[in-house]
Amino acid sequence: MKLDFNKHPHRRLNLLTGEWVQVSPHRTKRPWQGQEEETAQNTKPEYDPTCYLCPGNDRAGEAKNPEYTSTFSFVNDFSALLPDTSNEEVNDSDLLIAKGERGICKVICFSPRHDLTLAEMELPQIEEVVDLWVKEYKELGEKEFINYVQIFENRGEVMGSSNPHPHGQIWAQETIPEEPAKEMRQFEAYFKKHGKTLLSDYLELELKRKERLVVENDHFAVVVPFWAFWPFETLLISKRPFGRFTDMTDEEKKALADIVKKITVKYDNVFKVSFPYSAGFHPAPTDGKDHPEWHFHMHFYPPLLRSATIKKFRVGYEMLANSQRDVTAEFSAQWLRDLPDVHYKKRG
Ligand code: H2U
Ligand code: ZN
Repeated sequence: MKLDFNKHPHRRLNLLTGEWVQVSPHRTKRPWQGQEEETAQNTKPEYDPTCYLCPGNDRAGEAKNPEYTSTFSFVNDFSALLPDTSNEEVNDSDLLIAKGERGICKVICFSPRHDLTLAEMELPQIEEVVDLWVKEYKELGEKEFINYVQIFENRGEVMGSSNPHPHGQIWAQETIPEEPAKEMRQFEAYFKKHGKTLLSDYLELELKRKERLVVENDHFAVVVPFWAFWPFETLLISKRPFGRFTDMTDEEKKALADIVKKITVKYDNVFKVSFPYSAGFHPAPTDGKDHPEWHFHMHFYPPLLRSATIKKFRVGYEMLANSQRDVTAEFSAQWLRDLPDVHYKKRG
């Protein structure tokens, strides 16, 4: 029997991790409609005197925020990683293995406005966020003991975000953490075999086939990757193969702001709610090596499934056996692609 992606249960290989995902497209025969629930509309104030991140306010610790008017970053008051700590390696009988880890955690506020999100911010303001990402990547990455700079955002209460004020985090550390480390192994193997970055060949295919393409501009494209796990997972890929934030031209930085706006607007339009997600960049490590294999990209992992209130849980089979999804990547891509490019709040 010939494998039909739209009918037959199958497994797809995640090229970035080397892990397989189980796809069960036949299950979508059960009712699966994106209901648009009337969830509470935005009633957040532009300034919240009780918010830890608003300009001029006291934070949870001793610090007080300046009256910032654009972006603002600071060392996390409750940092998970610390710069001045042991980096000793421990091996007790080959059974108890550990290593001290040095690092720095920061919080970055995207805007002084408490009520906005990346999707609702204007392009020039998102460009300032991009500039801050570049600056932090450079400054943190230049430190001798920092070999990876993980920039990310947890959006929305479902993702465990502690505060609605538009913000992200940076965890910069000594070791290349597990997710980018898996990618590095895959990138290296592909580059060795083909002499090109894995994602330049993959993107070329996606731009030709178009079935998983969501949105693009001159320098970036967003696809639902063939191996997506989360229902609305996307992968943002640079068209030019480069690895570092600091490799971007001014034009590419502007294009990055533009594509981030485009995809986040689409997300908000799915259920006409501020779409929750965890998203983050995978730039090249800052370990002083060249990394010609590395290809700059960003992941969006939204948890929502069928409606603004139904979340996909990674439980049961997925915890014990394998990642699994029902709708195909192609189905989700078309859904996202067909949504308007204008934010629902601006459409009246
Ligand atoms: P999340 O919303 O993604 O959880 O991030 C908020 C971070 O902000 C969190 O890591 C930090 C928390 O430690 N924070 C401060 O550093 N100072 C504060 O006054 C409040 C929150
Ligand atoms: Zn990645």
